[in-house]
Amino acid sequence: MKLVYFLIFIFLFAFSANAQIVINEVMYDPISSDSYNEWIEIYNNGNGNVNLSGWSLCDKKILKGYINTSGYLFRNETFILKSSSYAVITDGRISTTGGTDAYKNFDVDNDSVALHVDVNSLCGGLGNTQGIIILKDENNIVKDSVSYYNYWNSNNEGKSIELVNPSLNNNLSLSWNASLNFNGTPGSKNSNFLKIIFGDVSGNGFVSAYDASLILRYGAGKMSLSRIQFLSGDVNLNGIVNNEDSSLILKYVVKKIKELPIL
Ligand SMILES: [Ca+2]
Ligand SMILES: [Ca+2]
Ligand SMILES: [Ca+2]
Ligand SMILES: [Ca+2]
Repeated sequence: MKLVYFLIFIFLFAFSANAQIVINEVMYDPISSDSYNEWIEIYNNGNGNVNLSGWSLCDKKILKGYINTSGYLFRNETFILKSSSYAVITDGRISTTGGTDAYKNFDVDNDSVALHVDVNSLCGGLGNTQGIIILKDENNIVKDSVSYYNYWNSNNEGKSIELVNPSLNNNLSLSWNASLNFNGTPGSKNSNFLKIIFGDVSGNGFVSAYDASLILRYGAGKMSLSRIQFLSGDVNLNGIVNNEDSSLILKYVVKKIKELPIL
């Protein structure tokens, strides 16, 4: 009997180990020319390596390395994005125009994977008011997408928008912040990173029925939630904290579900 439980555990673990690539930071409005200095950081939030060969950004093919504005290709290294690793995607180049100055003007982490698109802009140029970013795999399946707005970083030219935790829903304003410093954190951990224990509304470091009861009190208008309490409590990542979340937390407490957050 114990062996059966063990096998079920391995089975569930294998499923939860699915790789997950997340749009994690966006420099849509750099201080210098937008044409050569926009970039998008992606992060592997899963447990396994992901091969990005054949993937596309806004339906433009993603290629290895980066091309500077003189047309030279650098860091033509790998498509493999390891677990808990970052890649930075920059403008590409068509014939004699385009390329990127991002590696000249930003402190791009050397440990990140360098990638570019096979056109001379990211998603047709990342809008400074709003924009849509779509990442697809080699089978044209959408793996992540973000529809961002400039109020997410208070319309702050030169500061990126950073996802505060890669497990959050990155289509919600509350999940993002302006980078603490100008030029953001391309290829490395976001400056606004928040550690989140999903379900732990009380903030005492573990998840219990008490956390579920706080959500019910919040729903009844008897208490308010801070930002971190709200993000921790929204365990189904739908941007609302309500009795669905409290019942999921209770299921997690009695081990009917294995992992939070859950979609
Ligand atoms: Ca722009
Ligand atoms: Ca970053
Ligand atoms: Ca708690
Ligand atoms: Ca929710």
